[in-house]
Amino acid sequence: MPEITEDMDAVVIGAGFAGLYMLHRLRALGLRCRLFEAGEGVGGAWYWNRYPGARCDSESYFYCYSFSDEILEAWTWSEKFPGQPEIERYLNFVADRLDLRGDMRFGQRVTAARYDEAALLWTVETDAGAAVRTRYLVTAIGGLAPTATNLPAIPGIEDFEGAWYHTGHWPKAGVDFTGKRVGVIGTGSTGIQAVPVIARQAAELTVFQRTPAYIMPARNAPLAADEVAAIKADYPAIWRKAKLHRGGQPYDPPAIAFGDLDEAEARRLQELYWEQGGLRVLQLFNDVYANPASRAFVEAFFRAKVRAIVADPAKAEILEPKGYPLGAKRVALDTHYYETFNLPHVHVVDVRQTPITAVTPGGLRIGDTDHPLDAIIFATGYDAVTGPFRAMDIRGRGGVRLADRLADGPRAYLGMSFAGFPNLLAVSGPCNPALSTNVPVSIEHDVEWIADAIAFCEREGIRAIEPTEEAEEAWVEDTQAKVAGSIFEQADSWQFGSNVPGKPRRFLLWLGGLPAFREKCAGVAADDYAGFMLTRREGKDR
Ligand code: N01
Repeated sequence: MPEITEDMDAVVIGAGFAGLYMLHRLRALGLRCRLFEAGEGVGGAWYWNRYPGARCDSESYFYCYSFSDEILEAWTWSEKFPGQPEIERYLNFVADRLDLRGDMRFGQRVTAARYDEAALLWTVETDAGAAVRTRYLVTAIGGLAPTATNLPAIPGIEDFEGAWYHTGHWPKAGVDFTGKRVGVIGTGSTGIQAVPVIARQAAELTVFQRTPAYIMPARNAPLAADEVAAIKADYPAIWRKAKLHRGGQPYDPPAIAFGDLDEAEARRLQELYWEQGGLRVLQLFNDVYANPASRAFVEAFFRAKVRAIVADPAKAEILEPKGYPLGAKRVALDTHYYETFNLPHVHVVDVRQTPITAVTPGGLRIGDTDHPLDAIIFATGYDAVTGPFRAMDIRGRGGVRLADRLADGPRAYLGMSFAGFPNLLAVSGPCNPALSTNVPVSIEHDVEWIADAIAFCEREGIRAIEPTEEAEEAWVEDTQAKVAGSIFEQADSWQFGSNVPGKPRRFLLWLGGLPAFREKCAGVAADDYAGFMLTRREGKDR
């Protein structure tokens, strides 16, 4: 056992949206807290994802905390869709406002945590030699984390003579691609944001695309002073609406179905929404995912847009979304992605028919063709949700490893707690809705629920709270039941874990929607934490 360096009441892992607010709430309970963060600053996903073009595709006015009127009033977003630097500045601003830094330790990655059943305490270890004893351990590590990037096992990478990068831990100093021949692998939300920006520098840019995404224009713009004032005045109503929306967004659900409009009117509205930008074009019909005719109409619109924008028919043919239904993978927002392929130095290569065979010292080999490159960018996503947990050596009762528990697929009760791991609580853990929603709204829910659970334990003299195997299993089954028959089943995606070779195809997110999740979690708390075993001083009370 390592020598204990500190005794705490609560340890939080991660300094992103989740970790900052969790630390704030735990301190408000009077607990002695320590937060560890691997990065050198706050930001979490928004610290690591500083690749060119990194931007949020939720609107800034609701991609933020709602819990503090003071912060809502004091902070002003400059753009409709905030870029990574602005979100990182915002989180730094929040950390300062809440005076959190004194309890935070940066540049320390949590590598292991062991539960001592006799003492009912965790020992949390970092790669900098800290070993902190604590009653509560709260993970705020996110589901798409730098510890669990998806780097395809393409042979030859170690012999590549150029430079290579994964978008999920981009160099802080930035990368200058001027005069370089650059290859981008991956055309999910990330690759789509990065390509137009890198194309402005690179001498040649080749995009290696396996699956063409459905993409709609963000039409990002600065926020005018009067828009900001109107938003700030309307915040109480905005948050009320967001909390009632299944995706945590302050939008009204679409009211009309496909057959309610004649075709000419439907087309007119689609054109209007496309020009307005953002998600609206997906929200014309309320039956777009459930009604094949509705979906086919919208899919055809997306394809026609690609053909209208991309001048070269051969490139357009590759870029047109096809092979899976709209909505089965995340739809992306872009800024001039398709237009970028009209530049003579930007190319697209279909690697579905002929996959990437090797990285050579001088570039990438696709079938028999060599593509010379000075830099390769992997925009290939993540071993999502379970990956970040499996990257740490967390051992619960009986020395059971959480990594082993999660090897066959996602497991957690309410997406926030694990059978066999007392007092280990997870903000946005496996089987949680967060990554299918506007994430900060989900995070606030989880943080508040966890803080309340810990307050309950403190108040009632409960030393350990842990879900039963039965409660966890029922939640796991419900998670899989919720996705059954949905559009998600019709494609491979990170949400299913099927983007990572060898990972079990099990849905990672709870799809019941935020209002139902809120209700479920509130019901459990009101029922004295039904589904949890509560341990008082000696032995189990139930
Ligand atoms: O990752 P992805 P991402 N050979 O897994 C391809 C969030 N996000 O980083 O589809 C060739 O979606 C892969 O191809 P395929 C958001 O939740 C949020 O883009 O598997 N290609 C795919 O094209 C998002 O969903 C924001 O066939 C390979 C790409 O790499 C999540 O992050 C902004 C390959 C990976 O796409 C992940 O997005 C950006 C191989 N061997 C991201 N392996 C916000 O706005 C993989 N690919 C908040």
